Amino acid sequence: MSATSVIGLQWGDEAKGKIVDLLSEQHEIVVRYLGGNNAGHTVKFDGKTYKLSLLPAGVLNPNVTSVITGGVVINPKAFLQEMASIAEQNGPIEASRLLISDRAHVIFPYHMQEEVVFEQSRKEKAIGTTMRGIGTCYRDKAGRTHAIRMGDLVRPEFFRARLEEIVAYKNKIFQALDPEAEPLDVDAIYEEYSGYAEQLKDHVVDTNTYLLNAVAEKKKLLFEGAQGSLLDIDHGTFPYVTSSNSSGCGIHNGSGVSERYIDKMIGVVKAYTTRVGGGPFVTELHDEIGQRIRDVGNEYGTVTGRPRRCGWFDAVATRYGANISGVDCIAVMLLDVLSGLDELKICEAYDVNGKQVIDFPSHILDLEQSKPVYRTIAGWKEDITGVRRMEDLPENAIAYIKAIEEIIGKPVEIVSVGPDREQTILLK
Ligand code: 2SA
Ligand code: MG
Repeated sequence: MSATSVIGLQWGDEAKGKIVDLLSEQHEIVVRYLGGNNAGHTVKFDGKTYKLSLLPAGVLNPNVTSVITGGVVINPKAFLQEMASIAEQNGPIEASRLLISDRAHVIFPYHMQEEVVFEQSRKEKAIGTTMRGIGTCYRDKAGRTHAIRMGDLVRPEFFRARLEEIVAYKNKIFQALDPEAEPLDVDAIYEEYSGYAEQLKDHVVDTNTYLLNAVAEKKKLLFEGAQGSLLDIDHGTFPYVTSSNSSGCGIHNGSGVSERYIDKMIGVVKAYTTRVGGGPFVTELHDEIGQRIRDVGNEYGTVTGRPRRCGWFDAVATRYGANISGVDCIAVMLLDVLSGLDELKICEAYDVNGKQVIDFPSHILDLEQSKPVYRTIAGWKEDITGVRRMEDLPENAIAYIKAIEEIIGKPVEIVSVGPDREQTILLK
């Protein structure tokens, strides 16, 4: 096998980082192709916990080259801080082992400021973003005229001219919104960002060419998804989505490498469902079971610390995520979190105004009207965190996995029963 991808099939936080970390041993290049420091991956091994946001999980493996492609948006300050903290835990990361695309767009302080204005204006309908300037940076990218890429940042004169033009425009907007607003200081921003450019310039390359050459040379590539398929800007629960293609659809546009070169696409799912931020969530639990899942699963945002909304496994949404992303198989994560519950429910259809549907509705109003239709499966009491083979799982846990497999229509090849690398059941 040469190229593999790992994609979240729900609303993010499916524990993709653990699968990427496990697979990185068998790969030479790990590629992050979308999103920014809104993502949060927690990886645990040898008793250490690593918190990653913008850096690919492959960075923890010294034999791997990590690539951040043009589909990613980069906050250089956050990036440098993250690099420093990982270097402190795991040793320095040489420039040749961490490549950043010159096409990646740069997040500036005004992106965060604009996001506050947009989010506050939506009041109770706020998207519930991570406030990292992700959506506003992608908005400037799509708008073209007010965007700066990493390749611009490392060309001082070009960067200065672009920044002057953009800051003059942004100041007009901020002043119109609030005449008292302190104008942005172009010199200060230039100074600060030139410093970041100096520290990052050795990492900045044309990653499209690098990756396409790597494909031609049959190097082993691993594509690491961020967020999840249902947060995809085009195919997710719009407008409660992130601003990039976070389903499998994002691999090609985010990295320049076509999916036709990927031999295996692995869809990662949690054994239940979570979402953080606003938007419809058909199987959400507002009762003590939801709270129990949150406590046992430690369901709090890695980036923002926000409590995640928790609910039963939504197979309607996840099946759609699996199909949109075109995955070959499934990894079921955090199965151990469900141990001890008397019974478990899997949502296998929605009731939309009296009509049962199994296809995920495309409009937010239909999703808001949808009621879950559940299949009930008996729970198990045993602690499964020490189990390493499928046949050693309690009968009901096997039945639960089989039900997921049947409804989604893809084989389950990995089951995770704890955060550590070791706590993994491989079925193939
Ligand atoms: P944004 O900031 O513009 O991308 O937010 C838009 C929506 O996308 C959701 N989103 C996420 N959902 C789950 N996990 C994410 N990463 C962090 C984590 C989140 C955190 O790993 O826990 O710490 O809060 C992530 N990033 C973006 C977001 O909640 C909005 O619904
Ligand atoms: Mg996360």
